[in-house]
Amino acid sequence: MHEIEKYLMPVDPEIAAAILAEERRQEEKLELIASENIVDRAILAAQGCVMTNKYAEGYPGRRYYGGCQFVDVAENLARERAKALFGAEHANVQPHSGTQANTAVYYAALKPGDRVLGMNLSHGGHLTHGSPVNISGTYFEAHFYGVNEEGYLDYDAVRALARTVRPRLIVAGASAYPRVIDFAAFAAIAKEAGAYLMADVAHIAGLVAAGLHPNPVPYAEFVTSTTHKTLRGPRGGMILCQARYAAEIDKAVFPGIQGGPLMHVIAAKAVCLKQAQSEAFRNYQRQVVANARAMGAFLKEYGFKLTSGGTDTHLILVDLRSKNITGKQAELMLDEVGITVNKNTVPFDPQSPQVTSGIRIGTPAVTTRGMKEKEMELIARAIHYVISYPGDEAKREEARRIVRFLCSDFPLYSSRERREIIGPA
Ligand code: DSN
Repeated sequence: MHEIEKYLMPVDPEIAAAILAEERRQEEKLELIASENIVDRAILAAQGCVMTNKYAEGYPGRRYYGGCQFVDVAENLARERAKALFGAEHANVQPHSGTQANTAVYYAALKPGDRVLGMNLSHGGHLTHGSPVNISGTYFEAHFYGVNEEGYLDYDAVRALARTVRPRLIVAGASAYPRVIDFAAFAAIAKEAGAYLMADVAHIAGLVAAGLHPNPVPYAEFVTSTTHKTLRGPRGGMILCQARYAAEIDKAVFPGIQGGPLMHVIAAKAVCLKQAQSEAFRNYQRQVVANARAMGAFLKEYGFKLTSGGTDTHLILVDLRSKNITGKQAELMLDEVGITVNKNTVPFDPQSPQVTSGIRIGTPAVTTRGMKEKEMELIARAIHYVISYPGDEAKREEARRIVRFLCSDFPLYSSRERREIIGPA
C-alpha cells in the first residue's frame, strides 16, 4: 500500500505497521464473516479523500456551513443513486452505520415506551431490533418473534403476536437468517396491527439491488441498510423511505441523532451505489448466492447440519451440536488455520451468546476475490478437516495448505497489483 508507506510510515510508524499487518491478514486469510466484504480501490480512494476536511451539517442546498458546493454534488449523487437502485422515493445517506439508521427511524416514528416487535437476536435478529442492551430495547417496549423448529420464519406466529402486542413498529430483517424474508407478508401483518413496517436489509442489500431477493421498498414505510456488507461499499448506513416521511427522517438523522455527516464516506457511498447498478455487480451477487449454496451443500456432505437445511442468500448458519463442539471453539480453531468466521447462536441454542452452538459463514468476501463453487468445495473441506478431526495435526496442516493455495491464487490489493506489474510469482 504505497500511500501508507510513503505518507503514514514517517509520521506514525505504529499505526502504519498495524494497517500493513491488517492488509496482510486480509491477504493471507479467508474471510468468511457474512457481514464483511472487500471494497474496490475506487471506494478506498473516495473514502480517503479531502472531503474528510469538510463540515456540512444540514442537507444539500440547506447547509449550516459555506463552501459545500462540491460535497453537495457527492451527497446528491449518493441520494439519487440510492433512490434509483432500490426504487425509493427518498434516501438519506448520512447515517454513520446501520445502527444509526435504525435509531434514526425509531426516533422519527416512535415515542419512548412505544411497543416494537422485532426478530429474536438468538434466532438471527440484530441488537438494534429491541435487545435490552441496545437503546431499542431500553427506550421502547420490545417484543420478539422467532423461527420455527425447521429454522424458518413462521408468519402465522408473527401475525398472532402482532395481534396481541399491537406494536407501533414491526422490524423485518436479520443478521443471521439464511432464507428469503417475505416483506409482503410482514407488510400485511403490520397493516392489520396498525404498525409501521421497518425493513432492515443491511445483510441482503446487495442481493436486493441485484434482484435476487424481494425488495421491501414497495411494502415498508422505512428501509434501513448498511452500505458495506453485500452492497460492498464503505462502512456506513442509509435510510430509504416514502416521500411523506422524508422530512421526519432527515430531521431525525440530523440534528436528531447525528452531527456533521462524513462527506468522504458519503462520496464513497455514491461510488458504491454506482457500481451496484452494473451488470458486473449483478453477476457478482449471483455468484455470492451460488457460492453460499455450494458451500452449504459441501458441508452437508461432510456431515454438518445447517439451520433450515440450507440457504437462499449469502450466508449459512452451521449448527455444530452434532459435531460436539461449540461455536467459540470452532471460531478459534478455524482462525488458527487462516479461516475467519464468527461464532453465532443457532435458534433454541442451549449455549450463551459468548459460547454458542454455531458458526455463521458468508461468501461475499471470498466471492469478491474471484472464488467460485470449486473453491467453495476446498474451503468446506478445510473446515471439515479442522472441526471433524480436532487434534489431528496432519489434517490441520492440510487445511492450512488449502488456505495458502486459495489466498495466493486469488490475491487482494497489493499482491494483485504486484502481480499485474511483474507477473505471477
Ligand atoms: N450486523 C452485524 C453482523 O451481522 O455482523 C454487526 O452489527
